[in-house]
Amino acid sequence: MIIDKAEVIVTSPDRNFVTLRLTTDDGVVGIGDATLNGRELAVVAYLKEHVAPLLLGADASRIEDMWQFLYRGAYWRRGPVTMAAIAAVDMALWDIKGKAAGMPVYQLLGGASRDGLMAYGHASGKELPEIFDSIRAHQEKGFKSIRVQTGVPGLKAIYGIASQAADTGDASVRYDHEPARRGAKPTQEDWDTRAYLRHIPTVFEAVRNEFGPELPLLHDGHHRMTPLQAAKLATSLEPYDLFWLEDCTPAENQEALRLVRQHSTTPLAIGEIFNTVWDYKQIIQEQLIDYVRSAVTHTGGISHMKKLMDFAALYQIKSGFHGPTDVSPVGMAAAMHLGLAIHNFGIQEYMQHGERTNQVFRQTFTWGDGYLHPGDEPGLGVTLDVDEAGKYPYEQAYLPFNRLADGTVHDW
Ligand code: CS2
Ligand code: MG
Repeated sequence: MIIDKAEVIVTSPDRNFVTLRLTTDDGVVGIGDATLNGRELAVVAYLKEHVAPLLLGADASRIEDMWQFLYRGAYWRRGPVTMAAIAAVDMALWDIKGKAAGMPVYQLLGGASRDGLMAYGHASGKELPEIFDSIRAHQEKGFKSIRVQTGVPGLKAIYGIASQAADTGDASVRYDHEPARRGAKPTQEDWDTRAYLRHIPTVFEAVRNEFGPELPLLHDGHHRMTPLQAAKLATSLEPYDLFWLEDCTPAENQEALRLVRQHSTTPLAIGEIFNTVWDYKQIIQEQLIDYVRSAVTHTGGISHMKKLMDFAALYQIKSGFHGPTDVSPVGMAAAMHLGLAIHNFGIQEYMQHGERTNQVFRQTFTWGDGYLHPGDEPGLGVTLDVDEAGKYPYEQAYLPFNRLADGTVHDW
């Protein structure tokens, strides 16, 4: 099982995706997701210039050794570009190993620990009627857990609001929760934390009054609050019994979560912008979070995420893997295989890709009655249709950024 071909395939059906495709000397193909939203071409260069040439002639069966070689051999540690590149290699090698063994990857990770993966979808709206409609639309799609994002009075454009109705089933209508806007420059959105803090509790009170106390509800703070503001929000949401409050404050300063934890019992999820276990070490050891948010794609792949989740398990912390449209179907499949196997699974984000994307990436996972399952195809269960991918060339796209009323740049 010697790697004799390494291709980096960039395609942009509904949005940009970067895929590493490895082929062995006996014709086995493995693929890995290397998509880093808004910085895709940086990972393409890292893979093409510094990784792919080192893979040729390597033994595809030596996954852990390859991971350590790419991580330690680079000398420079960590970071989203490096860890996305390593993740893609790792996923592709697990895909190859599964195909060679004739087993789905979750079986290689210890087998299933559950029958399916509880998933949550993205409901949103500028105001309550639209939010209620969006929640109902997601319930009709089978979701039993739902994230709620809302507009804020006085703000024109804000993270998390679908810029058009949820998926209409018409492939020509782009399922537009995708935050990255195609164009040569990022778009500017506005922000006002005090207005947001005043408004969010009123939204969840209305949602609970409309949908009852049982429906698991999630909310994403998207890194925009100070620790004290996050503590205020988490406390104000306690009556509405959220499944989690996500990214309530930027957590590079891991001890910032101590302040939030001291004030509130609202469960906390952190980590979609992290990329190694080291980013989590303090917040896990001090039990400052309840859910690990990383995507397999951004955190060194299946091998590293398994180690991270085994460490988190010591502190009764569960998974809540990142699953937006900018994690490709390959990254989603990897998350599902890992989530099925680990004991400390919590919930899986499932934002649902567009029709064009599903034509490029042929998938065998199943979705029904609120649960996902990766399927039992050998490997990851995803095939990249290279010809279909070739129909959609890369288009520059950036995530938005925020400015406050006085013009100060703020976390988006
Ligand atoms: C969001 C993401 O899904 C989420 O929780 O935080 O949609 C995030 O905005 C995008 O992945 C950024 O590329
Ligand atoms: Mg998020």
